[in-house]
Amino acid sequence: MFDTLIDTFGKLKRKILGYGRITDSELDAILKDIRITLLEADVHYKVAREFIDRLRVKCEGSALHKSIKPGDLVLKAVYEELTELLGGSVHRIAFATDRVIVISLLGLQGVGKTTTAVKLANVHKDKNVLLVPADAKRPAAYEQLQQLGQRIGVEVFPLVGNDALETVRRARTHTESTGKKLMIIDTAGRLHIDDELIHELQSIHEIAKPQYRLLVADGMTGQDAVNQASSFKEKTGLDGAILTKLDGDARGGAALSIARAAGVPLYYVGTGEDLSGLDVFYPDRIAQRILGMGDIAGLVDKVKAVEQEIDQEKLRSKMLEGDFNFEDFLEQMKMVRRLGPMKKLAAMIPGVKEADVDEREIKKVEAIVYSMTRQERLHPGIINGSRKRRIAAGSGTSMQDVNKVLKQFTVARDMLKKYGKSGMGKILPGM
Ligand SMILES: Nc1nc2c(ncn2[C@@H]2O[C@H](COP(=O)(O)OP(=O)(O)OP(=O)(O)O)[C@@H](O)[C@H]2O)c(=O)[nH]1
Ligand SMILES: [Mg+2]
Repeated sequence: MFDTLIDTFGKLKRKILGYGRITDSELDAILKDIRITLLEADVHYKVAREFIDRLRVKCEGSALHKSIKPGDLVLKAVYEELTELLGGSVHRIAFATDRVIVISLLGLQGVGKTTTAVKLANVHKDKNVLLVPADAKRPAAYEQLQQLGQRIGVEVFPLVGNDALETVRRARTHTESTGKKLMIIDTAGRLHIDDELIHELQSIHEIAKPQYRLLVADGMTGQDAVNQASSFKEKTGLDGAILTKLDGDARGGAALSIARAAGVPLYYVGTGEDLSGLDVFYPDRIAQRILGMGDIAGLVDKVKAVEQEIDQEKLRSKMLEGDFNFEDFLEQMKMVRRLGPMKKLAAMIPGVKEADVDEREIKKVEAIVYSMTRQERLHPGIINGSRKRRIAAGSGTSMQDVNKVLKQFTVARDMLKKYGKSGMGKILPGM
């Protein structure tokens, strides 16, 4: 899947990482290469242009830092934008234990609706699923579904008197009465989106009330698939899409454009004629695959670490200015908590024993700070008697506890300021 994209982006990536520094002209060249790559992959030109515009803003706005290479930053930006382009976060069917979820698969002729219906049923067999034939047009359609259903051991509702609507109506009642939790409707395809097809789909949806109207489109057809998504969305309503045949030599344009160009998120992709060839579409994983998995994961971690370092530096200078407040304190606590349990951390400081650290005491301080309003955290000076009473009640502590925290905070802040001014701030490790 996406072999061509992986290949071209691979070359591009090596070029980007090779730059020692990236000035405006290098960035222009990189963005131009990316644009060409996207267009060659049959991405809609408007989508490609928007992608480049967003990427440019992101690259120009990213904070440069001595310990990170500019190429790394650009590549990380490409990864994030690519993930967004592919739909951002993953879209999955939300099942329920107390009601039937209905999925209606629609799309043009031969795109893979029937195959996909069976693949979906196979993945979600545990939902006690029913497959429903709503294709009364093509004589062999019902038999096809029946045979495939039999292969995976899933019940296929019988076609009622060559009447798709009646079949769907009865199937709906059948799912309710047999405690099934998933019903998948396989609708008929047409060569074109015509009024008759739209009307039929609308009627089916009125009867079955599907929570998921999913377009099935052939991924090999590139922009045609995107256009189909736009048309169906307008005429029948759509909740998502499934692109099939991405195992072939599809250039990837449809997968890259459909979410943004048609506003239709991708739920699954079909990756083979075999009934196991269906993958949940994970935008971030696909972006990682396109850009080279190993590189991206490491890179994202590295940049995050540097960003934290920048935050720390800001915090340090605030402290030394005597400008430290309880909001900063919470921020600092969060950062420290990410590193591990407080006891273990404190024990790393020479002279402090693990047993000396009272985790409950720290929790108490946090509870007090969380009970303050944002204004109070930013300007501790405003905390008067009645505010203290409220904070104590809110955090389940006493006035005495609140006073103690405020006092300790003021002493610490003033000390930091004093020593900071005389240059001793530098000896405080990690603060
Ligand atoms: N390679 C590949 N072939 C697929 C995939 N999905 C479906 N096909 C093939 O595409 C052809 C058409 O699939 P169907 O499931 O019958 O398509 P349909 O949309 O139900 O067709 P109509 O009901 O006639 O509109 C079959 O030969 C499938 O095996 C896929 O993900 N990859
Ligand atoms: Mg079919």
